[in-house]
Amino acid sequence: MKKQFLNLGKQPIANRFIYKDQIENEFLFDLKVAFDEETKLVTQVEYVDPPLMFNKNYTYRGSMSNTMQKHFKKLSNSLNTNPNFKILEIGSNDGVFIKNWPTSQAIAVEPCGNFAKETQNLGYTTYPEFWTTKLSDKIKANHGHQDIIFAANCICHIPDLDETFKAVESLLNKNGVFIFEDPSLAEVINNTSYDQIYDEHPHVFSVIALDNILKRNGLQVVKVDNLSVHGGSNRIYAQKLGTKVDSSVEENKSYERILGLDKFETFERFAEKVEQSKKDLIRILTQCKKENKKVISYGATSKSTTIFNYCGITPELIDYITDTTPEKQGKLSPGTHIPIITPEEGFNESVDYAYLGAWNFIKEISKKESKYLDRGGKFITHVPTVKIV
Ligand code: JHZ
Repeated sequence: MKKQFLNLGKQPIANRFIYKDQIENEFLFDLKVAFDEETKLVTQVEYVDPPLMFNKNYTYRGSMSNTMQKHFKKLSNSLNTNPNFKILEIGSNDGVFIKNWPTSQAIAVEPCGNFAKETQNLGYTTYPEFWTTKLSDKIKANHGHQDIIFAANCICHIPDLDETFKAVESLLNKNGVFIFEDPSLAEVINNTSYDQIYDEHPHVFSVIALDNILKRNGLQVVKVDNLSVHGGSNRIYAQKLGTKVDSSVEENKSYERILGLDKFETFERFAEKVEQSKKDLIRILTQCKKENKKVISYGATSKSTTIFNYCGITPELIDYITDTTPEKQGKLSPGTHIPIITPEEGFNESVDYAYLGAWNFIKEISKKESKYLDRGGKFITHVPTVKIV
């Protein structure tokens, strides 16, 4: 049974950056978050229909940061040890992971038509569809069982996890491995990073919950890597039931039990911290404006859509957002309609404070913007607590 613990209010589609004339018809939904007593899954009360989010107009490009380019290259090099391995990627986006593999070895699945075309153009067989048991059967008939099924920041986007895992189990070789990365619930709780919750993230995973749901679908968690990317993620290795389990699984589960991720009360306390974080962020931004400082936002992220809409942050508090993604530039942020411009145009001498929408890339950004910091420019973040850095 799902028990609600957090209400993040009316929210738009997090990655649907819009033009002025689209404001009137903007889609809004109630973003409410719950804990499922049976599986221990943190999940939304009601899910947004996937085609509303993932379609030919999707704007998020995984390859927009050097950190992620390097991250996927390193992982591919470590996995690609046997040239006969067959690998399939679910949610291949703009090819940031798959491009590290030969086209003869790898298959892509990507429901966003614009990005499916990109991996097709790179030479990869690409299925422009959502991940379902029907698609998995079709791929099995066309290409046979797979040795590795990979997904990065994709599985937590899919409402029906039972269907997803059944589809993986039936396509995986007997000794095959399903590897997937998603934000870690432990990190979200530790950092009050409630902005990891938006329409595209119907669930935030603990290892405990994942193992429960995988097990009822013929799979189990066999190893966990804790990663620093995207504000703290877990890389889960799952195999068919009966396979040897690495000690990292129990280590992660017992840490999660210490944090109370298997108990509803933990999330009630988290909701109180979220409320406080909102108050603190509004206070800091209002103070900057009172002092006539210029405040912008760095990175038009999905995460900042949750923050801006939950906290009611409009162009009155943040003048504009800079972002390197061509598909976002010249548009308005979803819901609170802050203009997005190029960094060349907007990240200049006039900026006093930049709220880090892309706080997860703070290291990469601080290195890149060292001149800004040297001349006294400051960043504002809410992670792990609201502060000026
Ligand atoms: P970033 C997306 O979330 C959506 P978002 C998705 N649901 C998901 O799960 C995660 O990614 C993984 C820009 N940028 O990665 C590029 C700069 O402008 O935090 C991006 O638009 N300058 C699939 O949207 C944004 O910031 C820079 O120097 O929250 C970062 O988005 C850098 C490094 C980034 O994901």
